[in-house]
Amino acid sequence: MLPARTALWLRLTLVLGLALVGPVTVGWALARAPIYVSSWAVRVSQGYQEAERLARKFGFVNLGQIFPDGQYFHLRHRGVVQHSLTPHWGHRLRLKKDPKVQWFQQQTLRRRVKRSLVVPTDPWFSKQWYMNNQVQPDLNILQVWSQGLSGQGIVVSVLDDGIEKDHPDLWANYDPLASYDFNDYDPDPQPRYTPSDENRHGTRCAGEVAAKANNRFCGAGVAYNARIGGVRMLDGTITDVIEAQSLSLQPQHIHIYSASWGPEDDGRTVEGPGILTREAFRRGVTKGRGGLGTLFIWASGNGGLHYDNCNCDGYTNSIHTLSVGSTTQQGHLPWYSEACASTLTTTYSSGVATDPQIVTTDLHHRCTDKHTGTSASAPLAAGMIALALEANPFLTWRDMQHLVVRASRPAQLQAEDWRTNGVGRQVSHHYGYGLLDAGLLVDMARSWLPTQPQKKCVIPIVHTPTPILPLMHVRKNVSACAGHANYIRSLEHVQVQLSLSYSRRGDLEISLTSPMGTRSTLVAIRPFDISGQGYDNWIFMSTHFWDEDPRGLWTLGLENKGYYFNTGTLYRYTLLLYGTAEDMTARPTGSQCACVARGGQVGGRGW
Ligand SMILES: *[C@@H]1O[C@H](CO)[C@@H](O)[C@H](O)[C@H]1NC(C)=O
Ligand SMILES: [Ca+2]
Ligand SMILES: [Ca+2]
Ligand SMILES: [Ca+2]
Ligand SMILES: [Ca+2]
Repeated sequence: MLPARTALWLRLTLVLGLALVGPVTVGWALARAPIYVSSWAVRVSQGYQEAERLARKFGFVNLGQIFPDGQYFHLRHRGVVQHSLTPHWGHRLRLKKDPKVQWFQQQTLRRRVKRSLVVPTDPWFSKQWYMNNQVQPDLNILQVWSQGLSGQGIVVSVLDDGIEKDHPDLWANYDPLASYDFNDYDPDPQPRYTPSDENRHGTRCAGEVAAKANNRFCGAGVAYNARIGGVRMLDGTITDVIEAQSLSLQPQHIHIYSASWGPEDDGRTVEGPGILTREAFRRGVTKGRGGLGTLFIWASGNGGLHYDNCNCDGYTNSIHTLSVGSTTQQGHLPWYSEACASTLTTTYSSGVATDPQIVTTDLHHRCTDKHTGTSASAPLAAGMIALALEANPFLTWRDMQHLVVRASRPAQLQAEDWRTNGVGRQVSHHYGYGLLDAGLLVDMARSWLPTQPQKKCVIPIVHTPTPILPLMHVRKNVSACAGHANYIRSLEHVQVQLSLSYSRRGDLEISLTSPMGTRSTLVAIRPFDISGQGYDNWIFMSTHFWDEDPRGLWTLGLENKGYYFNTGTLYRYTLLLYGTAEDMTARPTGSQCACVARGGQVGGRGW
């Protein structure tokens, strides 16, 4: 089954790849808001005497001439704030009025990057194709390292089957405070060793985030100076208590949790976190990291072979988790990849046997170049997010999602469903907003204006039983809570909560179309899901409407895509909108989206 399906994917992606060449070669606005500093360049006609007079008159310090010809002078003002988003209007006016001043310019910060890239010397770095500039575009991490960022001061914990804490590439960054063993209830998350090395997964994920660089061993982690912990929780009985405890370990100490697990990827399970785990997420985002919110980075799922849909997984589909999908080195869809509307972004991982895989630490103090699957993608994203957090530690959990939306791009990723949403961003159910770019993420993180508090607008739409027709649309004109404190102008997440019965659940395709015309598939057909249980208050989530204006007509689509005689009843349909009253598309250049619709300069790397 695997080879047949793989071949199909390859054929599909090859055809689609050609079709996508056009829209992929778009320009990206890389402009950022200027930051004014307290110094001016001034050109005066009569040289030094005149510059001195100006300095005395307006309270500047004359730092001397800029060129030896004595026309341009460098003046600094002590009374002006060091960094400001606006020019100093008073000085501007005074200099403008002075007849002896021929020209002047308040100086702005110019961030310059040393052209010489910081390239780790680790022996296996040459095999780390997803970040060593071999592939274009890669995750653009070298550029961030060259700015001096490496995850210093950031704490990441990998929730998995343990971590080999004495591994030569991990011990220096290992953080016991970010670690615990909930399988044996002790502080030591060392993996349990078995002949088949089944508990190597956590150690591999940890190395992707924070393997030490420049130590003549293995490769380098994305955030190679971050502190790394491991929670051993997958090697034993898993309960709601154990999940909740793992996700709320040291929430004031750990900044980022990386998790690559969830309900079975068998294509017929519909399951989410229990009461305690939902509470752990809620506490994490409201109280964790001093109230800025814990960052939960989540793998989208490995159920591609079973046509699974990650919107049937309540962990990855939670608004509180930042879900990460995978693409291969060639930008193809990996065979294990699951599509769904809640995926936000994508990083590289493995593909077919001939595709290169991920290089990382392995059990028994070894190194591997064989790490695979969606669970290899989430830790790469966690590492990139650690770099962004080092650049700006004040980002909230929602700021980070906004930034990831803006720092992801379709690049060369191939899928049949790329669409442009209502604010001009391309989005796909396979990849979310596309391949995450660490350079962009960090650049935008530095100048990000904080997002206003989250608003939630709940709109009950169906509450009396209605028969489900073979093709049915439920339309509702929505004001998005206009006139109330929870009015939403710019969307973030959108949820649809449904209770319905259906003779064969997997045959029912459900979609949601926004007033701006963006159609998002909430669940596609799942041929293996023959359940007659329907959906019991299940919450579907889509990130595809991000920044859209939610006012107007929303359309829920229900379509029987399978067995002709399927029947069902829709009992309840509630639309839940999240976002803010701010018009996010009106933000000044540099902090707004780098949308296709807004054009701008083509980036220097020529994607
Ligand atoms: C939705 O309702 C508003 C206010 O009543 C109205 O102005 C608008 O035209 C309606 N839109 C649609 C698509 O019916
Ligand atoms: Ca232990
Ligand atoms: Ca190393
Ligand atoms: Ca799944
Ligand atoms: Ca999520």
